[in-house]
Amino acid sequence: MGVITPGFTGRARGGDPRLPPGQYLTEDFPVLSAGPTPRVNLDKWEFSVTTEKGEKRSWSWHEMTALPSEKFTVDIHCVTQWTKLDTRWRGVPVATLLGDADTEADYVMARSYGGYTTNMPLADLLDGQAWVVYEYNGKPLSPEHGGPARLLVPHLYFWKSAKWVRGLQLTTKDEPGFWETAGYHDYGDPWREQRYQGD
Ligand SMILES: Nc1nc2c(c(=O)[nH]1)N[C@H]1C(S)=C(S)[C@@H](COP(=O)(O)O)O[C@H]1N2
Ligand SMILES: [Mo]
Repeated sequence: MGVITPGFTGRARGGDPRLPPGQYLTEDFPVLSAGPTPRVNLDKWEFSVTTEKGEKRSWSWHEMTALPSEKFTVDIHCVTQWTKLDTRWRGVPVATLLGDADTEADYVMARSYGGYTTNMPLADLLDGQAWVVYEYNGKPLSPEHGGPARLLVPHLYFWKSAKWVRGLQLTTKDEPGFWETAGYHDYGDPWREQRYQGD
């Protein structure tokens, strides 16, 4: 029986419940890059985690792709208002990479080949919420979408998913990255529509 609870309006009434406020659905996969696409030779590629004390752990391409990986399907939400449902990826959970790091840090700055940066709380990268991905739709991640590997943090706006990621720097103090410095929200929760500072 379709009983309507008085006062319940729901979110996006009549729309897709998987669509956050102010977003529209797209079938394509737009490319958004603030600069040129860096080309990184896999022989030279390296990913590192650096703690606030400067201790560094790094992985070569061979080592990264030899780690246990997960295949998963998630929705992604760009601050320019497109949402793409059911995107399929494969990658290494960030928790695996942080595993034995000796840290008291609460924040992370993701750093990319090409110089892009983006910040987030460390807790948002744990518990199955974030991956370093290297396959999209069953194929190697293309350079324009961040290949060889990108960070994927699908519960935050897509600018937090650093393409061409080369490392995570753990910090005790929250510092703004590229878009956050330019006025975008420090945290960027699409469900709370945290697009810009002050939202
Ligand atoms: N290194 C890097 N990562 C980046 C960006 C960028 O310009 N450089 N743009 C961000 C933004 S604003 C978005 S919406 C997504 C776009 O990813 P896509 O091009 O695969 O759609 O990447 C994010 N990660
Ligand atoms: Mo974006």
